[in-house]
Amino acid sequence: MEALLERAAATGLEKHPRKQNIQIKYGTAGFRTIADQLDHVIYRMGLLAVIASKSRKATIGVMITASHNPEEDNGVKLVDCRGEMMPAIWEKYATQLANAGDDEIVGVLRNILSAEVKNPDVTAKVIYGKDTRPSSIPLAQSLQDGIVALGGEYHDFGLLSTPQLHYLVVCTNTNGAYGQPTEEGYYNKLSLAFQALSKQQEPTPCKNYSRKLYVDAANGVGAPKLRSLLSHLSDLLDVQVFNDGSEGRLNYQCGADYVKVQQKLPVDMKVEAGIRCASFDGDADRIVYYYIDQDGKFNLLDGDKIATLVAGYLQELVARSGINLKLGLVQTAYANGSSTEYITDTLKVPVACVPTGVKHLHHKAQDFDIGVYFEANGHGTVLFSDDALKRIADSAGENSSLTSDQKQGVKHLSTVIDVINQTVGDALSDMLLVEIILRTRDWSPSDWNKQYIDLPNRQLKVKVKDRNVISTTDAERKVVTPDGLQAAIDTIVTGYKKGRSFVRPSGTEDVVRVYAEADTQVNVDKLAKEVGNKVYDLAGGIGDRP
Ligand code: NG1
Ligand code: ZN
Repeated sequence: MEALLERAAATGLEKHPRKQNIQIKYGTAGFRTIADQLDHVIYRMGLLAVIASKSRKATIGVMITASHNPEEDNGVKLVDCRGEMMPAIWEKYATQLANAGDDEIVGVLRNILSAEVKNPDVTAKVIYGKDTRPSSIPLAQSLQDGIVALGGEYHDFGLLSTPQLHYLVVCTNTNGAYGQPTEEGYYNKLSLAFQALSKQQEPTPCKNYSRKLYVDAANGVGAPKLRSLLSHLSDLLDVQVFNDGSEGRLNYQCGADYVKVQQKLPVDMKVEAGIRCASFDGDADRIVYYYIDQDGKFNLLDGDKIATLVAGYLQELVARSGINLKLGLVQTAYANGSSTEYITDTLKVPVACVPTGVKHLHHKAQDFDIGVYFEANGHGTVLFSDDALKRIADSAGENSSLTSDQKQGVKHLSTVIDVINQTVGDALSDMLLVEIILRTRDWSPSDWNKQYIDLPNRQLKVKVKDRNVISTTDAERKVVTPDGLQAAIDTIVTGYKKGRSFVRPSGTEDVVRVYAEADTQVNVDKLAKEVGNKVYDLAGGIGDRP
């Protein structure tokens, strides 16, 4: 191993040196910054992935993407052997390794090895994929150089959506039990389940649901992947793809983040009233829906609306199947207050609130037999516990004691599981899930929208000298430092009907995020601005005021 460590350091120094003394931190979504600063970081993540694989004695995944960030950015994220984010200690290792001097690499690697790896002779296996950013091509080569330098084996899957990589990691490590570990296997699994559900639910001709769907692919990897998926769906969906990367820039005035935050249509999408539309983000792990109503008004159906749609549907299936399964929903502070009220009072499903970041949601969702989790921005999925899967499979097996309606419920429930990518939020899989539910319910987008009315809301970004001066508690709903900021926010909020606001440092951008909701759009815009200015004053604002 020592010789390999020396070789890793030598290759790093020669081909992927750390050119500038810039500190970088492995955050909620891995490393993410201007692509020009990432070459040595990604080389070193190749090294770390090899060590992680030796530690787990399993295949590790690496994804090169910066998701919804601008095209000039890029990023890298390690996927642990069960498809999840790496535990916090590995985030620390990643940060240490990325910031080490070229001559310090051997020492850092040696420490991680001695802390985490019992048998360094285990063969390391790493699989990886990348998004459509031009910078992803050389960065994938740097990653490969890192894996090879430490003697690891690799499989380059080329262009992938982030959730496809998570799927592939889980399939590889479960010897195919979760699905075939190929991109084709992914499409087959999802599309076969979708087709089976469509057949099982064969509704009387739909009056309100239409197969027609417009998808804005953010000029990202979602466009080719969606087209591949559609080729497996015969004509069950009639999808028109916009922002497919043939002309526009990645995430520029399009994509899920733009549509959610700006609350308007993406560019270059001509939409007639009532047509169901959806936007993916740059690596296709988020999806939001929307439509223009008869009055020409834009209506957003975000992650909260998707979560409530999915939870309501699964709850009905569980009740129908007669299996005693505990269903719960996990949100963050960004969830619209109306959605939380609707879930609690109307659906009567328990809700948990956790800090921002997929790993927190994913983790909490594991507390339930069926855990639905979604961020308001459209990232989410459904987790079925092993015990729930077993009980559903058992019920499907011994059908005799069930009524025919229960049998139907069990059949739908066991099929819907395969439409869902449980490994992580997935725009393609979530799209199929939403479509099947809307079709079953025979709902138009406005039927879906009117289940509850969102409170007007607004998000702002405030630039400050050091965003880490802001610390929070209570799932980020309250500020602890700087002194006086929470009291000031409380005072401001009391002046607004249905007012709510919180602030937190972003984990992916150098900004403080302000969220607000209130009874009207005019009021909420005012509230967000007032709170934003307080942050500017008390937390060291720089540049333009909000
Ligand atoms: P930050 O930048 O920490 O707010 C954003 C999203 C998260 C999550 C991560 C990872 C919002 C408000 N925040 O995090 O939900 O998706 O990016 O991509 O949408
Ligand atoms: Zn993403």
